[in-house]
Amino acid sequence: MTNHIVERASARLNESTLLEMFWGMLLSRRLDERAWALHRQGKIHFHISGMGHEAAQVGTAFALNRGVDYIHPYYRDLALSLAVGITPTDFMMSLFGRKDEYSSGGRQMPSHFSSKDKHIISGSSPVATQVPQAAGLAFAIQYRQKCGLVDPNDTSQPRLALACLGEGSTSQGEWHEGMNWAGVHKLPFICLVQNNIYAISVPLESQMAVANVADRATAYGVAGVVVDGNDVLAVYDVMVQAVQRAYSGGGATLVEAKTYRPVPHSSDDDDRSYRSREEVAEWKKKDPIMRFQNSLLEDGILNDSLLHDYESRARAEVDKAQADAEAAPLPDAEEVFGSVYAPLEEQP
Ligand SMILES: Cc1ncc(C[n+]2csc(CCOP(=O)(O)OP(=O)(O)O)c2C)c(N)n1
Ligand SMILES: [Mg+2]
Repeated sequence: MTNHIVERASARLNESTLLEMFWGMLLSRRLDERAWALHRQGKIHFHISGMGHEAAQVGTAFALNRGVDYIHPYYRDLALSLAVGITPTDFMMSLFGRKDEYSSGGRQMPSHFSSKDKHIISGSSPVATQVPQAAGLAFAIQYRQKCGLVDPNDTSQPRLALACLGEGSTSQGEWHEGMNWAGVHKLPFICLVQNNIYAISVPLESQMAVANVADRATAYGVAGVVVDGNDVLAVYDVMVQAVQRAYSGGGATLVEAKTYRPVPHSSDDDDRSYRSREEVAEWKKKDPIMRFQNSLLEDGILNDSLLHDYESRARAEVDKAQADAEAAPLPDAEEVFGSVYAPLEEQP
């Protein structure tokens, strides 16, 4: 019998990339914490958090051709969006609903990340609607390549579409339709399900009768993978394979990253009504940032002084983003009648 030793793609990441990944996770967490504080201070009206999901998102982002491949995030994707180029100030401008807010001039809800330049597609609030849209984008990518309009190896062109959502949202019809379409057409598509075992107050076992979302992949004829979503490098490894599959014409992948949200669903939720404090405390021991931090410290890639620098830098960036957003003007009252996605004259 031959033993095939498959090298992990993450083993080839150099120290500066590993630190960049860590920085992305840390900055996202510190911004997120500030958003909660701003809400509790009555300065912003709503926050929905990506805490606990940072490894799943950063591991994914670093496997993509960032800013070129299309991504269709969901509301928890702060770390993913930052890794693709949304700035802390962009995010703060959304929280404060400012006139020059990057995604919609302050009309869209916060955490509806979008950027035409960075190929982040604007989502609507009904969950899972992004899945058939992203599969449609993947179809367009494939079609343009088949017609010879673009070279499939041209790295300046989008070569795949990624859609993200939570496990509860896979109960929606749109998810099944998008996955089926991706399977039938062998699309360059990746679906990342961030499974945090709750859909607001509804636990996983009330949503599905199988152990893993990824078990359904076979039914659509796509590859399915379950990964520890609190391990950034494990996520990166499975995403590198999914990306290669998409780029090489091998079809779609359903990646299920098992994780947890250690905070309430949103600023308007009280999670004490549906889960115990002991359960939350247990999961916090698996915090993806602590985990990565400890492993980088152990490997001598990170040290206490560098960590201190990162913390100071994160604090300074968050402070500046908040100050810039607070100083920025609000939209004029009549702008409430404007469009969310594009000015009327730009719409087809
Ligand atoms: C079609 C639709 N139904 C209900 C809602 C209200 N809602 C918003 S988020 C959410 C929970 C989604 O849970 P999950 O997919 O597991 O994602 P998570 O928030 O846990 O990351 C619900 C029910 C919605 N936005 N859209
Ligand atoms: Mg969930």
